[in-house]
Amino acid sequence: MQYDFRAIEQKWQNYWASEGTFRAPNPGDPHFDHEKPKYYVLDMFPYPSGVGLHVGHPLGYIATDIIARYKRMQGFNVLHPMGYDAFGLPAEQFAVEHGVHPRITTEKNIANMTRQLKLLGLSYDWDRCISTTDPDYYRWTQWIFLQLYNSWFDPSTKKARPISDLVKALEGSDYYIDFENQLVPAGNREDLEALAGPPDGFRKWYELSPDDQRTIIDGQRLAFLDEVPVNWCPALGTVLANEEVTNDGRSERGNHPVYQRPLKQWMLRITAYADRLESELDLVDWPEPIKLMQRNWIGRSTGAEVDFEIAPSEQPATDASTASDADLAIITVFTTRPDTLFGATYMVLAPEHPLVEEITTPAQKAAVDAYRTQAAKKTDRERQVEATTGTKSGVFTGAYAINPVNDSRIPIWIADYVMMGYGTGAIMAVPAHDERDFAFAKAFNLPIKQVIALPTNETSADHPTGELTEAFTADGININSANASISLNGLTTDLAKARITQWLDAQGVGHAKVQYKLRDWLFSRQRYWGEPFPILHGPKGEIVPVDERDLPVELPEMEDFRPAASDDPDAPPRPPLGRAPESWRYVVRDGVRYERELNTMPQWAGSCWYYLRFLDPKNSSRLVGEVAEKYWMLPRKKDPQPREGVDLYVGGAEHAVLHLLYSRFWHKVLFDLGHISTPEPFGRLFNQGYIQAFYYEDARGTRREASQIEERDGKFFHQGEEVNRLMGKMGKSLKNAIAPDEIAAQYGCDTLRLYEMYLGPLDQSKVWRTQDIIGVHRFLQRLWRNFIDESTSSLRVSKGPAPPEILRLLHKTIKRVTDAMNNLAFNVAIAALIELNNELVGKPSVTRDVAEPMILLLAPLAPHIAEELWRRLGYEKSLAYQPWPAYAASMLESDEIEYPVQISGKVRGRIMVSKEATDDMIQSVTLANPAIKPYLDGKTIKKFIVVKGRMVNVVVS
Ligand code: ANZ
Repeated sequence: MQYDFRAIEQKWQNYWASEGTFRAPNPGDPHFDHEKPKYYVLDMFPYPSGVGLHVGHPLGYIATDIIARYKRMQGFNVLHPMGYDAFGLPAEQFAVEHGVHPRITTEKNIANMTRQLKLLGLSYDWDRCISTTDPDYYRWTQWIFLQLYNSWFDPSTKKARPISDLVKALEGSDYYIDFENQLVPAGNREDLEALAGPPDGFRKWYELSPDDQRTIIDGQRLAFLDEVPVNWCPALGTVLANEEVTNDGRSERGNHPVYQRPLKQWMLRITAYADRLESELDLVDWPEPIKLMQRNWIGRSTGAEVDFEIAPSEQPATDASTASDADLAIITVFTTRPDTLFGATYMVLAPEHPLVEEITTPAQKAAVDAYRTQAAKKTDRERQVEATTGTKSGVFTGAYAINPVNDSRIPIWIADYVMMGYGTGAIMAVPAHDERDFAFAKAFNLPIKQVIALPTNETSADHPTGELTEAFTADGININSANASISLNGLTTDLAKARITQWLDAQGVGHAKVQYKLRDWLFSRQRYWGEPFPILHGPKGEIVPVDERDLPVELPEMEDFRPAASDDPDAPPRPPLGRAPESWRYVVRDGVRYERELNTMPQWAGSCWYYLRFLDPKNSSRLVGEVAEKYWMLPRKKDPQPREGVDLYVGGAEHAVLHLLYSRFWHKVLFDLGHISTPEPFGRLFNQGYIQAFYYEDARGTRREASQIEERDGKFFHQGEEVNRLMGKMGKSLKNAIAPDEIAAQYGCDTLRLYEMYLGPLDQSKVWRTQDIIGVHRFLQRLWRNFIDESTSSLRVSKGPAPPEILRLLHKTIKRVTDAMNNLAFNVAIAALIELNNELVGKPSVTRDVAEPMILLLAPLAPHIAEELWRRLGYEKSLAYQPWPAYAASMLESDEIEYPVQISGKVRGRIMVSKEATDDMIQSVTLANPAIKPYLDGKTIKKFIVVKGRMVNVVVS
């Protein structure tokens, strides 16, 4: 009988399903084994799209499946779940376009994708499958939102705490409230009272009206309503995140215009966690590039805030009641280079800065207003792009400020290269040392004053202190930086920064400051297909959270769930839930009619915590039970490398910042509040590469379906028209997707699994070539023939023992495959098995002592054929929990030996040679080694010494 992969794969997939082979019991469940260590291996769960999977998607899923199977055989309790991230814009738009309810579309897509995943023989515990759209799931997403709403971030402990603690502290007068409604800790109370009572404008809690008290509490919550400038896309009828807007200010999806406008939205205070999100990256084993992306996204900058007084207007006051100096406004700037303060020759405010109106002189008013209107039309993203590409624009306000270090009057401008959302929305401009300020000063003829130079021993004709031709942005030594009470001259940049910050502090005009790029998370969407907020709005604008017992707030049934799209940028947002039946929209409590929040949560919400629900998916009283959470998330003390959280999380690098940052944030809040026991969710992260494939474009750049291309004489044609062949990431947009279904039907999924893994290292992108699949398919056919006599269908396995050279090769293979598994180097594991298999071809039979371990080594990679052969070897039970083969170190003896190569006393590389090699042979291998060659090129070899069995020593001159 030939290798009948269709029958074999069907048979084993049915067996695994009916036996529940991959069901992972929780502590307390029947069959749970306390003795075993745990291993939680997780895929980034997919969005169930209408077109289903292509062969690029399973790359990561096959890898995690191999690991899950390998770890089971190593004696771990393995948790390997799968689910669907099913809310979101695409599901809703697909539904809108096809006129079907999103729930129906989503269910259909999930069913199709589950079928595709099962086709690949992936060993998920399907009993734990969840979808973010299940009311039983989003009930807990809403519950987490309530936790956020009911908490505040205590800066003294750097932790989230129940808001009720804050109320108690306020009632106990532990805080003053300053004039900006900020809390001033009571620790400072004595200082304040030593100054004969708190400063004007500081209030005590009991002095506030209930409304003011509520405003203050609401202003501290981790979930809060705020009027913020948002990216409003009228055509889609929704607000978009910055990442969903292109560089030229249009929506990523659909390419519609996007406008910046203020809108009242739910926000999550992720900025409170900026510090911990950055520093606690040290707790996790993640690829360095991803950590770096998170650090850049959080964007910690250290510097100073400096206060500039606004200069009194130039005309002498004619009226005795003119404001005194003390009443003049102050502009606070954030700078990372306080050492350049003596070189600040003008200031710039963001056009939206609240002081602009106040300081603009009548003569400049018209120009300033016109500029502000213009700037309001641009999105932040457009402004940032312009700021770095050089088009500089701005307007003088007519007002001046006083530079606190030298009392010089410097003009105040507005310009859109300064963003309101960063720092204080105002800068001191130092054109000599900042590129953007330099370009601006040149464009508007503003003074440029150099205050940093190269150290004198490096000064040269290249860096004269005469006129600068470009900004000198490097660190150096201060010049021209002294007043009567401080001199920075001669100090290096780091010292000068420290010294001036101290001075500013002492003068009461500045202080050290840490600033983050990270913004609070805009959490409202004007969509239907998302989690409703568990929030009610009262008739007086009061906000009342839905009682936990009343969760979930289910999405109402609606016929028309389309967003209210419009061409008019000023049209008010009308979320689809505004059209929900009144019975849903209004809730009466104690005779008061409340309206439900009509926005929904963004797609990121559901994916923030799904890995926790997998631990205990059916729990109806908690988001995750305590015992299950501790068992799967905490390492055991005796683990060799204890690491908290998911043991291995595999997914695409495109989720580096959003999903991975948002879920770390939620996790930390839940951790602070005592609901879970680890500070980080994902102990180890791995990013798989992409599958690439050829795609085709005609002369007009229109992409053509890759499956319809004909090749003739090295040229490519689509319906007769010649097209160009290019290479890119497989997917719908390049029209080069290949469905796994076709491949599995033609060659079997064991072949598909092997092919995807054999393409190259997991973290790299690689090119798909369907015609190459036959290679790994032949390997499985040959393997089958080594074990099964195709003419008689009988086993070709004999008792043994195997000849010593085969046994040696087997043990070498066990070591290679084991090492490769530990390093996720599955291509190496497959190569080792191919080698062993080739050795067996043509032998009269395979001995059992080789056959059994070989099948077990193959099992994680090609599980169906391995199960079939295992059964034919006489075993009743699945091999899924068979112990992983061990190798004997004594069997690894090889006839090769490794020599370290020293060149003039330093080890520069290593060579492998046969134990019998002569000195001449060793010399020629050494000279040809690519790692060593560069050290010898152009050198004369004076001595070449071989210390037999130990090392090679080369002396060169
Ligand atoms: C004076 C100065 C002199 C600056 C100098 C730089 C070099 P990062 O590292 O990104 O934090 N800045 C501050 N707030 C801004 C805003 N809202 N919009 C645009 N630019 C802003 O950069 C901080 C620096 O960016 C600050 O330091 C400020 O310019 C500018 F030789 O202040 B600097």
